[in-house]
Amino acid sequence: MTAQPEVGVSDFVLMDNLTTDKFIENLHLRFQHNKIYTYIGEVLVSVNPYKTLDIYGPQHMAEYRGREMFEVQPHVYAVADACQRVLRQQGRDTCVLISGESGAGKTEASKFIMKYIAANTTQVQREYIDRVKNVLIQSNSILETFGNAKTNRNDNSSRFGKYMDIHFDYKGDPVGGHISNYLLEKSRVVALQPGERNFHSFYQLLSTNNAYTKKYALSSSAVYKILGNERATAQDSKLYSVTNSAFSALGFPANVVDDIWSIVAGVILLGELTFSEGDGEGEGEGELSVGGPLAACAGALGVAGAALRAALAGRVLAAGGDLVSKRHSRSDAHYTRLALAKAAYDRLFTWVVSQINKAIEVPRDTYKNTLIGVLDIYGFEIFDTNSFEQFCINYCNEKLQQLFIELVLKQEQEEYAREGIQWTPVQYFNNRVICELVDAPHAGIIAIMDEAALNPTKISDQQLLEAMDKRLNGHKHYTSRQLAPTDKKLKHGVDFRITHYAGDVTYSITGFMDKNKDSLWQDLKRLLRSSTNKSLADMWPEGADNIQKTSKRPPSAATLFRNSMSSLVSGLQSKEPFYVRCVKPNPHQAPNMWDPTLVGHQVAYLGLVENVRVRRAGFASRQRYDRFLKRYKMLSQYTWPNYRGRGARDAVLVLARDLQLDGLHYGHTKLFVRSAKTLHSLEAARSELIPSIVILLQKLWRGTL
Ligand code: AD9
Ligand code: MG
Repeated sequence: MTAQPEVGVSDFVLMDNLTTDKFIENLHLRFQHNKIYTYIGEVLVSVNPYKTLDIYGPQHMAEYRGREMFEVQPHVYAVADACQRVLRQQGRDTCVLISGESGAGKTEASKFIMKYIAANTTQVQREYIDRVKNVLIQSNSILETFGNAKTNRNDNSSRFGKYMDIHFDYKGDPVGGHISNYLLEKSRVVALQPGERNFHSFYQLLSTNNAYTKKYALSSSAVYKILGNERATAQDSKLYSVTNSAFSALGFPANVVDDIWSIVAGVILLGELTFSEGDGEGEGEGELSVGGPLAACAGALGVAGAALRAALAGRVLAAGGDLVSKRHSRSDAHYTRLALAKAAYDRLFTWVVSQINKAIEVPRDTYKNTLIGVLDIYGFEIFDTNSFEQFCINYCNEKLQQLFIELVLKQEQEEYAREGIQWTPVQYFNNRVICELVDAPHAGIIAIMDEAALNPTKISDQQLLEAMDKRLNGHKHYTSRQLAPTDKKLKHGVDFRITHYAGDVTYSITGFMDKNKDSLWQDLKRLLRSSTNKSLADMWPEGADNIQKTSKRPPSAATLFRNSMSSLVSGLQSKEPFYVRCVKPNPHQAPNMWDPTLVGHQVAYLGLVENVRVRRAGFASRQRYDRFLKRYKMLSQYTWPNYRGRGARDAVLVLARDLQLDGLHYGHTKLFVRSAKTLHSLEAARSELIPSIVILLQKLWRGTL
């Protein structure tokens, strides 16, 4: 490998007297030279270049194979390689936690990691492994089609959380995987911010003349309400084929693919339906008539037009053992239609993920109990108006930050204990208090929301906010307009604020009750269960329940989310974690542009400088004795070319004495170096010596010595 010139400092741990400004300066300097990766010890900081860099090809992969992280230039491949090495050599499960805000490069990083892992296989069973690799990578295309959308922050923004386990066999080759998806932003199906698009799938379907557009009379040039002002592009049409090839690579049967695209068409057409009062007698009593493409919509959803109309225009209730029908008002019907569109798309997404899982899962006994998990979850979001979705997303980021704090500290402490090293713990902000503000049983915001949802009388959003104010008054991380009337940032009566670890976020309580209850009339579930579209019917198992059966209320959306976060976190806790902290250089998705304020904000809330501090408060570096010796043995006559005594630990002791190094602590298996200066001087001496050693070796080879 050709040695590349160092730009700035490639590991922040080696920087003395580090300040936030110096941190940003170093990141910037490296960014200007296309060095987008920098380490904090084993944590990788990655800056989105917003341009294609020639650093991901097979020859680059080869450079990282089997190399220690500090031996080569920082790279996301080095993290992937380290993961795979821990897995192969120690038989331990590992995971990569990727964080950063929207557009910072999380999904791209997760794909590079998968690509590296997939490429790094042994030669045996080539064909089988190639299939697995292909399938793992293709599954991303499908996930992005159905779960990504263009937002004002990212043209290909993931609107769901993704955690993917990759399973390995005894030889350490990937054999299969499993994807968990979290909370799709389903409100996007029916409501778009200006300048944003709905999920890619809708535009892909409309981008070509295909069997579905023909069958359901859809046209690429028509304007559809749920798609906003956006039209399908040439790129969408290209991706439509990519999605379909991915379906076929994953073995989705043709009829299932038909079902999937028909549901997408059905959701677009639901958006076109209108309601008007019919010819009934008194006001409000008239039958609602449904306008728009009812027949096509019903056809796409595999139900009868009359049944769809009935389910949107009214509902049947079980009251005291009798069935009573109740007509919807126009606005109720409108609301019902949108709820149906959101629910159908949301179930479709989760169902597609479950089908991908069927294609990539391998029976438990065929893989060794080791895996690499890759977590790519929505970044922290602060919008002008923040709602229930941002509340959940930001809570998720709190949980992951908490995991980061606990694992980083825990790991350090455990390592010191294991190695018999004295250490004074470093204090830094523990965001547990914010997690508990949201999720504490009986006392947190989720518990208060659920109580309100269970109340037999209908509780309004405003009443929910009052209940929160009463219970959370005085909490250091919570306030609201009511509690702080003079606070200018809380402009509206519906505002409340959480002081997150990443900054203040003002939420609007409007819609919280509804979004948390997340209920859909039983009639609609029954309707979809009866669909001739077999896949759609399969997505609604509870539609088969008898209407008079008093079924328990399903858990609220926030509770489900909290539960899935807690099982995610406990799963991650048992694995050896690696971190990729992604940073967005500017808000314009532009290459070569650096916004110091934006970067500064991210560096602050990702706690990067604190991370360096914790890492250094203990020791600037720790290395296994044999590794240390291999790297620096040339610096002493007693260890070069070989140490005559026994054992790497002894050799390092001799080397350190000869070089008069101080600040070294000798653990059982590792050497701990207190100061970065010591490492600097060792590195400098090494670089100075290398050319003369090379000349020496060349002379030896040529026989001129
Ligand atoms: V979000 O929270 O899902 O909205 P991400 O996932 O953090 O966000 P993403 O990985 O989608 O961001 O990156 C955004 C865009 O930046 C990509 O579509 C690429 O165009 C660009 N990008 C990101 N990383 C790289 C890279 N390593 N090289 C080149 C990149 N371009
Ligand atoms: Mg993403």
